[in-house]
Amino acid sequence: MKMTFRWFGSKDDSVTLEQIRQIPGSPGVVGTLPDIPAGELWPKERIAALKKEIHDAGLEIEVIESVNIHDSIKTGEPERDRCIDNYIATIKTLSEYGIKVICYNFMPVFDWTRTNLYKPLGDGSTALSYEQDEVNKINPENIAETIAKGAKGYSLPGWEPSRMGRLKELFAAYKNITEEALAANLKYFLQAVIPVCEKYDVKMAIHPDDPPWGIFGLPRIVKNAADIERLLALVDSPYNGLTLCSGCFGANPQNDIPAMIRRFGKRIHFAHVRNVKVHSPGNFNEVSHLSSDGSLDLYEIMKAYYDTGFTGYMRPDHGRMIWGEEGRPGYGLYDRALGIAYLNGLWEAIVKANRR
Ligand code: CS2
Ligand code: MN
Repeated sequence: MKMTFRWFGSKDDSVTLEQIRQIPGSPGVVGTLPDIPAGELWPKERIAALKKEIHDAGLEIEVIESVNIHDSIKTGEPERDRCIDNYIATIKTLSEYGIKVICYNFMPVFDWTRTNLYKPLGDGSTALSYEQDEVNKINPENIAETIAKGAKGYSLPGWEPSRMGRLKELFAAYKNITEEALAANLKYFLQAVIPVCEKYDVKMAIHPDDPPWGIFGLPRIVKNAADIERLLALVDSPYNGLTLCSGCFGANPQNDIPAMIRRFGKRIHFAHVRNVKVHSPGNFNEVSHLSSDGSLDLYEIMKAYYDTGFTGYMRPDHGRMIWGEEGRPGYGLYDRALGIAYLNGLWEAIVKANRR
């Protein structure tokens, strides 16, 4: 297991590389180029500069999260071939700079969605939360206007800015896209990129849909074990793999995370480990990583990774805002650093207990 920490780059992150360097174990960095719109080529100089900056700080980068997928690839429009060519060229360049895993998602229009970014948890901390009733009240096509009016809560750090001004157009494009059609379009994409990944030794790791159920009437195809089974079969290569996000799948209590890790172990290249507190179907909030704070058993999750011989990359995922920190919701320093220390502690104990 190789521990990592997500970083959005010096312009877009409140956390510095110097701070990451001081987290126990000096985790690897999971990087990105957040300003490059989906579908465009990642310039070599930008990748080189990102790697150099991270190296100069005494850290490694072997994982990218994310190289985003253009909507034409998801809807199967003709523009997809140009976008796929750019994706392939980007994979090749990333491999030249030592990147081993690319995390991506295949969610139509919206990346992860929450209804409150600052839910008070009662101890002075805040965390991201989701209430289905609140989502049901939103007219998604008006989200851009809601954001423009300054309404708090619906502009999410995960949402790609380049898509927010085009919501009406995007909803129209997805109107006739069923889950089957979306899966067929994912297959078309994977059939084009996976042979390149095999040649250049870069693994693709799809992130689940967050939350793991359909929202705003849009199709979603990475919600549970049955979906994973289908997507791994689309192209049956170890390079077509998963980011297993425990807190994301865990928002649906029917997803048994340790069982999913044991079942799909060999195809998991990137582990996002975090906890979540599920209150009732469709309603949850994020919590600290500690098992007793949420609905998931993090010991059982780490044990499942150990038992399957997991050698991939792992990171803590969204953290709470604690100790007065201000920053990107879900991506502050303190709670994620506590998360790493906890996950490393569980891992050390499991490794040593199994040596005896
Ligand atoms: C989220 C996502 O759970 C998570 O890690 O923060 O934004 C995730 O990074 C993307 O969906 C991956 O493409
Ligand atoms: Mn995640």
